[in-house]
Amino acid sequence: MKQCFFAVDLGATSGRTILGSFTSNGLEMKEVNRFPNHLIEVNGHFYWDIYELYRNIIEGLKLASRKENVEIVSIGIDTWGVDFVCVGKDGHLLRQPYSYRDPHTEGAPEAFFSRIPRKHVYELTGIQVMNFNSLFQLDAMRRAGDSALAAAEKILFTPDALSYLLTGEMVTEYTIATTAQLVNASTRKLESELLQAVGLTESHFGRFVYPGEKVGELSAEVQRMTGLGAIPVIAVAGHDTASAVAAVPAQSSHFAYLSSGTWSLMGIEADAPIITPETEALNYTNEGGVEGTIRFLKNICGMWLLERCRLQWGETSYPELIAEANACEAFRSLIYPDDASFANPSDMEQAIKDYCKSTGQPVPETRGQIVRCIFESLSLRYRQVLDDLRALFSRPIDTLHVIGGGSRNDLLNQWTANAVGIPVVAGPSEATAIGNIMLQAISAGKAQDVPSMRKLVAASIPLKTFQPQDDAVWSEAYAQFKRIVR
Ligand code: LFR
Repeated sequence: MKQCFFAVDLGATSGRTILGSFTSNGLEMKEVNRFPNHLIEVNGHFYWDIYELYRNIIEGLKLASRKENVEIVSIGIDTWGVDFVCVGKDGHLLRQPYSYRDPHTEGAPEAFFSRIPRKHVYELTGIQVMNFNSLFQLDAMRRAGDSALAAAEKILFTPDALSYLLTGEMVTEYTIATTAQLVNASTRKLESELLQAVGLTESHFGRFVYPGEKVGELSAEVQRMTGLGAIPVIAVAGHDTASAVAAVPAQSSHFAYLSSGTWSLMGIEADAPIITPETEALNYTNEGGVEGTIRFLKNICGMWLLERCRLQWGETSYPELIAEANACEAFRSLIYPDDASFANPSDMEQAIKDYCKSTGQPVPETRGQIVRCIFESLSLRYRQVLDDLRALFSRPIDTLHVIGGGSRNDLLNQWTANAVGIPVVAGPSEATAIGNIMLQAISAGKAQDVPSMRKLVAASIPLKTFQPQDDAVWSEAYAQFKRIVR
């Protein structure tokens, strides 16, 4: 029997389950099922369908249980961050969870800071201020008299909620709780002052666990549905970005990473939080990583820009769009990817055109021009963030590791290398699932620690290196980018 780890990896636009095992050739990964994830708009609000995600996980487990010669050692779940479900005193979920793209958090940080100063909140948590942080979602719900929150006995973040549906056990996993902005960066525990400010106490959360700890075992009901036994569910790094960063195939500590998916998360791995007036002013975050590390990073609006356009364009393949972009004029128009107008527009293509028009640039007309504008602008924004990282962190940075689905895009990898001026090492594209499996393997005693696993990933997954080119052209483009940023 082949011993396998079952990883559930859920992103904002799609989810997948994967079986991972260790062979003499290193890490072997096999996708079991893949499914879309949608924002569901009802009466002016945006929700996730947590039951549909659960159903797809059950489907994946059923398929895995029917595979010959496969023994599932454990299960781990990672998802996007900040969203949560409320659970009532009878253990039932209290309506579908809000999506972090819901407009109910507009202005929520400012409202919160009128009671507790921004500086104090940042000093406690080290977390970048973004409207959708769970702290502000909870406060917005509290102010609105939200019925689910009012009746909540427990609050469970998405990966913990899904583990609960599988096992009946409630935990609060550390990495997902840090990105919520509810954890004290020094004590690495829930911060009661912040909980109190949103009307909660620690008793509203499940048992606090760190990556690698066991949540529980598949419930009798799930065992019956899937044909599996009492398999343990492990709290991996429940935040997808934490799982992805664990799988960066770095060989030295002189690297930055770019976890490229719906978001582009760009940062470095630090041993301790970096909380200074400068990091606060530039709004950099200190999220909890595996084995005590800190993910010091910045959220950059990533493939969301293109994913949203693609929804409007119908069936288009990435290679087709990339080829169209490559054939267009360079640096015709640029956008600032993190402009608020791109957060959740009803028409992304129009939002990009409007941005170009209002900044006095040629308006992109063709699909290729739009895609080129997105890729060039992202590359230049990466340069800007890398410059910040260098200024905020003393360790040299000589390689940029691009991981996640976006690392399959050779054109963007090359432009990123050109913009940042250091080599880009691309891959693995399934970093998040790999990180998830790594933590399960460590928990099962089948792997030693993250550094040894990183070596194994580097040895078993093919990586591509992109050397910077056309320095003068990209320096000029960067100056152009800085002029248009409004
Ligand atoms: C990436 C990610 C980011 C988080 C964003 C919203 O999938 O988890 O780290 O800031 O989604 O939750």
